[in-house]
Amino acid sequence: MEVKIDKAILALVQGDITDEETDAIVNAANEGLRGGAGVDGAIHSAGGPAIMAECRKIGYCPTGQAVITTGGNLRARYVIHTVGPVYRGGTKGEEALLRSAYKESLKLASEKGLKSISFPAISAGVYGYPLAEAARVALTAAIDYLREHDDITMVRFVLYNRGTYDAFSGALKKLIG
Ligand code: AR6
Repeated sequence: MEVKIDKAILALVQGDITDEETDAIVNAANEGLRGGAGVDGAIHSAGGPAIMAECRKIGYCPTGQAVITTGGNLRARYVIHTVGPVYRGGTKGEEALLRSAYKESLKLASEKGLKSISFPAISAGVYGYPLAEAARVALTAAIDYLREHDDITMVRFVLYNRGTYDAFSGALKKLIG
């Protein structure tokens, strides 16, 4: 599914984010940038050790913030590592932190002069964020950013399985009416 937000394209696809050819892909990392399971593990194993070498130098990324490294052996030139919140019932500022993770990633891409970026469903795996809510927050953050900035021309959400794709497409249909 694909929609236009001003001059930019917002696309939802089902697939593996390590295959993406956008300027950057986003990793759902942890604060210690130590690597892990899920999309984090997939990105480090496909991208090779150069990514972890830069993560070690950076050392830390607070929840809701983002840092950037090489894309190593990936097709994407850069990996933007962001840290979504662990979901603890929804009353611990999770929504603002998740929104911030997307916004800070987009800001970093803009600062680097990048035009295209791919996101996974941040916090929607190990970190336990309810899928429909995670989708609404993610899409709202991207749409708001694209309406306020005109440098990024393509935002892709690369959803790993059918259930995640359906949650995002359901949320997008509601948001754009
Ligand atoms: N491409 C796209 N999406 C993927 C891929 C892939 N190759 N693999 C998994 N997903 P998660 P989180 C989806 O758990 O919830 C790690 O250990 C997955 O189906 O990767 O933010 C980190 O080190 C889900 O929809 O990230 C952190 O400690 C989404 O990616 C912690 O997990 C996010 O799931 C972060 O947890």
